[in-house]
Order: sequence, then structure tokens, then C-alpha cells
Amino acid sequence: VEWTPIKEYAEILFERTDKIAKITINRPEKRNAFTPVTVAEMIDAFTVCRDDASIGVIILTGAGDLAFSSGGDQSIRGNGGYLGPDQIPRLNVLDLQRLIRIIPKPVIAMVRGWSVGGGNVLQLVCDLTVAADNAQFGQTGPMVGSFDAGYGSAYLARVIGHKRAKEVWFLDEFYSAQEALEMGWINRVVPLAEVETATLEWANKLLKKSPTALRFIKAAMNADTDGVAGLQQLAGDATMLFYTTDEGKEGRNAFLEKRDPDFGQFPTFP
Ligand code: 2NE
Repeated sequence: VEWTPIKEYAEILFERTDKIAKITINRPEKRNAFTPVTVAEMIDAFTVCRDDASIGVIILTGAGDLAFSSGGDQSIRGNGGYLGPDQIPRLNVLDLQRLIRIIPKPVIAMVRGWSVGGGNVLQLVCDLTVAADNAQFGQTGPMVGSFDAGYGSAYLARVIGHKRAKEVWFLDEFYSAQEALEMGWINRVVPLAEVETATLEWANKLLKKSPTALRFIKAAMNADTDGVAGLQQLAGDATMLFYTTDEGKEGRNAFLEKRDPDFGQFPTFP
């Protein structure tokens, strides 16, 4: 497969092949640990994907065979967050988690090697995960004096169950791809050499489905887990569709034409 660069960044790669975009954390010497800069670049790339109607599926991955991501870069962890060039302590990976959740297109995590800490939470919030057979999953927060008690814990409990989620966080052990698959933590395990082919195979299947159907399925599942914020997203998708209807347009047109709207002309289905 030929990957064409979309935009140049310092700490990530951003490429596409046809309607599939690939965002790659590119710090393999640190097992793809992320900094505020890495995260800001991912937020920018995901935003480009969100706005570009010619992109239908996004793959998130890490450079090399050794790691998807090892989480926040502990060497630049400061007092209250991770420090970038501006020295402001940030936890901007939480904004990225939200963006992956709300982007109305399928996001597939493609995991090779270590998927650890905040990196593994990124894997978790992706819609689907395809892992290589060398992948290892774990949360190490309590070991290094950190935790993600949002999606990383509460949502993890929804995905793999409360007992398992507590085991994962309390014991800080690593789980093989096969174990993660059995827990429902990930979707598919394939040999390392086949992971990109398998991920692209799923991406191409998704591209054949109705994007609006996938969008609402994602929004509905988010609404169930994200409370009012999730409902806002589902409602926003409904508003988007409503704006395309004659009934929706009648309200706007009547206002602009300074007349009473005639909503009676539109059928109400049971
Ligand atoms: C990932 C793991 C298990 C890999 O082990 P191994 O043996 O394959 O590699 P090694 O030698 O540990 O790592 C290679 C190089 O990458 C650096 C290491 O320090 C090492 O550097 P050099 O000695 O070659 O100079 N490296 C690896 N992970 C790093 C990291 N996260 N930050 C900075 N440098 C890192 C093993 O390396 C490991 O356990 N890494 C730490 C995992 C971890 O605890 N991550 C942070 C969790 S907290 C978090 O992510 C977080 C959060 O909880 C809440 C909000 C935001 C973030």
C-alpha cells in the first residue's frame, strides 16, 4: 500500500491511502511515549480528518514494531502535567480522548508491541482495535504515580467488566494480545507481519457501509456511556440530519421570509 503524506509534523506521521488516514506516533526510541506536542499534533491531524469529507476511516498507530504507545513521557512530567516547549503543565491527552470519541468516523487502533498507560487508554477509546500477536496491554499508572480515572478506568470497566478493570489497574500487569482479546479489550489478533493488511481490510469494509449509519451507532453507544455529553453528540447528529429535511428548512425559510411556518405539510411517520 502506498501512503501519501498529508501534513508534516515533528512527533507524528500523518498519511493517507485513498479514503483511509493513518496517524502514527513517531517516537519509537521512547516506545512512542507522548508529549504535549505529540498530543497537540494528533489533535490537529484528527481535526483535519474530521473536516475532510474524503476521509472515511482513521487508523491510529505507533511507529515500529515495538510499541503502539507507552503513555505520557515521564521524562517531561512536571508539577501538574506534562511540559512542552511553553512549560505549561498539560494533560491534553484527555482532549484527544474526547476527540476520538466524538469524531463521527470509525477510528481503528492498530497495535504492535507495547500498549501501556495513557497510550493504552488511547487504544481503548478507539472504536475498534486490531492487534499484532506481539502486542502487550497494561495500565502502569499506580506504579509511576499516575492514573486515568476517566475513560481509562470507568469506561474500561464498561468494556471489560469491573473486576477485570480493577485487576488491570490495581496490579499493573501486562496482558498478551490473546488475553486482551478474550477480555473483550480488543477486537482482533493477527500475526505481526499481517497487522496493517488486516487493519486495512477492516477499514475498507467500513468504507462500504453507510457513513451515517456508522455515525449514529457510534454516537448512540457514546450517549449510553458519556451522559449528557454523549447525548449532545447524538442530538447534534440528529440536528445535522434534520437541517437537510424540508421540514427543517421550512422553519428557517419562514423566519427569513417573515411569515408563519407551515409545518403541517410534512408527514409525521408513526
Ligand atoms: C513500555 C515498556 C514496558 C517498554 O519496556 P522495554 O523494556 O521494551 O523498553 P525500555 O528499555 O523500558 O524503554 C526504551 C526507552 O524508552 C523509554 C525508556 O526510558 C527507555 O529509554 P532509554 O533508557 O533507552 O533512554 N521510555 C519508555 N516508556 C517511556 C515513557 N512512558 N516515558 C518516557 N520514556 C519512556 C516500559 O518502557 C515502560 O514500562 N514504560 C513506562 C510506561 C509508563 O509508566 N507510562 C506512563 C503511564 S502514566 C500515563 O501515561 C498517563 C496517565 O496515567 C494519565 C494521563 C496521561 C498519561
